[in-house]
Amino acid sequence: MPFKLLVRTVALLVIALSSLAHADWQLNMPRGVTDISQEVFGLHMLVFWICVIIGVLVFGVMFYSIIKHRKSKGAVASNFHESTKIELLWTIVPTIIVVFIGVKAFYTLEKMYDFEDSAMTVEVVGYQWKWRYTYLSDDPSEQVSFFSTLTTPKDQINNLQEKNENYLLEVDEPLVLPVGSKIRFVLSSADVIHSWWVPQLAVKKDAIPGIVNESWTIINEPGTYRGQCTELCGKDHGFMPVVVIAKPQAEFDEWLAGKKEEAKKLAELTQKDWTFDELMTTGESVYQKSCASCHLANGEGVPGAFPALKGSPIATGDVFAHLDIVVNGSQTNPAMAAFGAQLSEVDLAAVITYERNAWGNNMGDMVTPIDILNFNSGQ
Ligand code: HEC
Ligand SMILES: [Cu+2]
Repeated sequence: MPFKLLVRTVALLVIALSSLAHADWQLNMPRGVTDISQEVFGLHMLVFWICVIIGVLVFGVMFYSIIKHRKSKGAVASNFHESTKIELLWTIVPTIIVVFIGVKAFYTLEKMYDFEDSAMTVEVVGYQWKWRYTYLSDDPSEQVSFFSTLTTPKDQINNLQEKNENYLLEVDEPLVLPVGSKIRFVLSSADVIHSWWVPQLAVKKDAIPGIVNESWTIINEPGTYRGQCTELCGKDHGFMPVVVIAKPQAEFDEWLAGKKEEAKKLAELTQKDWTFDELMTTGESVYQKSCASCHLANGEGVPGAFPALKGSPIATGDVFAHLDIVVNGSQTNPAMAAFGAQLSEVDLAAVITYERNAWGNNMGDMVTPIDILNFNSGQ
C-alpha cells in the first residue's frame, strides 16, 4: 500500500473513531464533581500514562530487536547468562515506579478516610432491592427518612416499551444533598451485602448487615448524579439505582424543611380518627404500589409462588396474625418482607384493612394506625 494511502486511511479511521467517542458513550471514567473524584481521575490517568509509556518502550525494543536482528539478515545470537547490571535495573526501576504510584495513592486514600468536621450525616441502608436514606439528627422528631425505589416501568424492562434515557437509573425519591458542604455517610444493610456507588462522586462503599461503614463527600456542582448498587445482591440487583440531586444550600434547606413538615403531617394523620372508607381508599393505593406486584391487583396471587389474599386464611382470619405477617414479614419465606420498616403506620393500617375487605373478603373490621402503634409497642 502506498505510504500516502496508508496515512489517509489511518487519519480517516481516527476521525471516525473520535466522532464515535463524542457521541453517546465515553470510554474513560468520569472526572466527577468532587475534589476527591478529580484526584481519583488524576491518579487513574497517571497510572494509565505510565502503562502506555512502559508498553511503548517494551514493545518498541522488542519489535526493533526482532526486525533488526532477524536471522535472514545474518544476526547471531549473543550467548550470555546472569547480567547483574540488567537484573538490578529491572528490579529497581519497577520498584521505584510502584512506590511512586503507591505514595501518590496513599495521600488520596488518606483524604478519603478523613470523616472529621462533617456538616451533616446521612444514613444509607441497603434493602433487597432499594435504598433507605435517613438524615440523622439529635432530635428524633426532626429526623427525615424515606425509601428510594426504582421507577422504570415494568414494560420497559420487559422490552414492551421503548427504554427512556435514564432507564434503570431513576427513582421515586432521590437523595437530595447540599452543594459545598461535607456530608458524612454511614452505610449498612437490612439483609445482604449491597454497595452504594455514584461514579461522579467517586464514592463506592459496601453496605453490610451488622456493620456500619463510613464515607463522605463534598459535591462541588449542583446537578443530578446517578449510580447503582455494585454488589451482586440477588435477583433485582440491577433494579436498585442511586440518584443524588445536589442543590445549593438554601434550596436544600427549603427541601429538608418541607420533608420535616411532611413527617409531622404524617404523625398527625396517624393520630386522626380514620373512617372505614378512608382506610379502604388509602389501602387500595398502597396495595397497588407495594403488594400487587406479587399478590396481583385482584388478590388472587400466583399459585405456587405468591399466595392468594382473596379468601386467604390469614386475611380472613385472626387480625393479630395478619398484622404479624405484614409488619414482621414471613418467618419462612423472605419474599414476604417485613413491611413494618417500609410503610408508615397509616399505610400499614390501610392496606391491612383493604386486604380484609376487598375481593369479597368482607370481614367488616378495620385496623387503624393507632392499632399498628399498639401492635408495635406490644411486641
Ligand atoms: C415480593 C413479593 C411479595 C410482596 C411485594 C408482598 N408479598 Fe405478601 N406474601 C408473599 C409471599 C411469598 C407470601 C407467603 C409467605 C409464606 O409462605 O410464609 C406472602 C404472604 C402474605 C400474606 C399471608 C397470606 C396467607 O394466607 O398465607 C399476607 C396477608 C400478605 N402476604 C400481605 C402482603 C401485603 C399487605 C403486602 C404489601 C404491603 C405484601 N404482602 C407484599 C410475597 C409478597
Ligand atoms: Cu444491592
